[in-house]
Amino acid sequence: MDNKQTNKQTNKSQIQNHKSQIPVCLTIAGLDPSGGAGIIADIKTFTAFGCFATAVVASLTFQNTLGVFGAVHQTADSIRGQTEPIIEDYTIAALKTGMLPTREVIEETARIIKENRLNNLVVDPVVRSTSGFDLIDDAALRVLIEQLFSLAEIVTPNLPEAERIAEMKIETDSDIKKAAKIMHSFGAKNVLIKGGHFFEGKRQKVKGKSENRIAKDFLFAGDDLHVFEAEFIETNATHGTGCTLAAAITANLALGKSLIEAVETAKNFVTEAIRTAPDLGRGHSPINLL
Ligand code: PXL
Repeated sequence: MDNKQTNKQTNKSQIQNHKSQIPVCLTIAGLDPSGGAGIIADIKTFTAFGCFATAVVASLTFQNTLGVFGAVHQTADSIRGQTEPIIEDYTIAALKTGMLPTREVIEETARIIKENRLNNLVVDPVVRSTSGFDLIDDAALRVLIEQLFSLAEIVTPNLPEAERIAEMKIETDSDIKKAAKIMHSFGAKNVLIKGGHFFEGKRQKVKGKSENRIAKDFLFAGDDLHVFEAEFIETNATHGTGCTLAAAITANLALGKSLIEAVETAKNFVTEAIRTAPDLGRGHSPINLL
């Protein structure tokens, strides 16, 4: 055997090893064709963590950094039609759901997850775009809570989403705890509430230097509370942060990390992505997922 052939064989077996080891992640979410949020953010995030990305479109939205101008939603048939060939062929290491706009889409997604016993599900209960466009109606949100929360490893609402789900105002640390309890009672095992403008135990916009401020996320893992703190970066570049955080948690669960490690790694990834955002468009710029 000459050297060339040996090298060739080594390379081939390395590639084969690599192939068998790459975890496959799936996202079932909305497509934001401007690339900031939804499926495109999820695919980039899965890829950034070395996972193989697969994606099912639940809604085709019309948007850019300035706003969401409309959407065409998928049907139960097209959700199943897209998903089945993927899960019959690949082993899905972890998956996330994002914008699931209608009762029909939510129910079919839940059925598929149950039938195929898909594990490591991250549910990002997407309610409204940063620009204020409703991405799900109230009736469908109640179905999402009923059908998907109990299947999830973790549910990742931001403050306005937590308020809509728990049907209460959140102003203080103790409100956050109360909202998490309500979400536990809806079947969510672990709940990550993304704090955003939440400082010194209160929801407030504190004026002054951004270095003095801390962005807090609250993870209620069963009965344990873990608070993740990061520098609060004053910026307009926030488009896709929620999708990216949930996708990064999904990727890290797929890689075999514990939930706490997965959340911590995901949070650091989002903070860096905001810090190095490319300043694209005339509205809320996408963040940097490279
Ligand atoms: O960030 C929420 C979100 C999720 N998914 C899609 C979106 C948005 C916000 O615009 O468009 C497809």
